[in-house]
Amino acid sequence: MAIQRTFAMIKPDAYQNGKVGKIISIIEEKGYKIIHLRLLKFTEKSASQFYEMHKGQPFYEKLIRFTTSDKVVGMVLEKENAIEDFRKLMGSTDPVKAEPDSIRKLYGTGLPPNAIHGSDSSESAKKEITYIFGEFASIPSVEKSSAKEY
Ligand code: 3AN
Repeated sequence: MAIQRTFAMIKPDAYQNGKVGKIISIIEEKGYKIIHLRLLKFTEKSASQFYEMHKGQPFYEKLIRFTTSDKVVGMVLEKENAIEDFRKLMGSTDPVKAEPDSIRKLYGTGLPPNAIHGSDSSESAKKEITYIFGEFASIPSVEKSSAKEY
């Protein structure tokens, strides 16, 4: 299986509830390498750009209000099969239905406040990483790799 990068985001509910450290511990224990990390606050404009695919959904307005309600922690994570594995680690969208020991089961408090976001495909990962970090979407080749790129 190939090494991949995914975009992960600790959402405002988990930030407010003081679960950032606990969630990052799980992520590291599961073997993900944190390539980049940033604390940021979405504006209405940036949240609606980030979630543009959900425009028109009945929960869209609530999702934007929630996403802009406090800070989030954005991360670029790297691991073998990172995108699919991270979706499993997050658990189902609804924390009530999420699998035991998944991040959403442990720390999600409802919908939309389900603690964590993770890219659902390599296209989304590339788009989301580029949107939040401007770069870091692709894995540098061995020759090109340098401290500067991180
Ligand atoms: P996931 O994050 O599991 O890929 P999506 O992409 O369907 O789920 O939804 C994006 C976000 O929108 C979810 N993480 C959640 O915060 C919110 N959301 C999804 N479904 C609902 C719903 N039925 N009611 C309220 N919020 C929702």
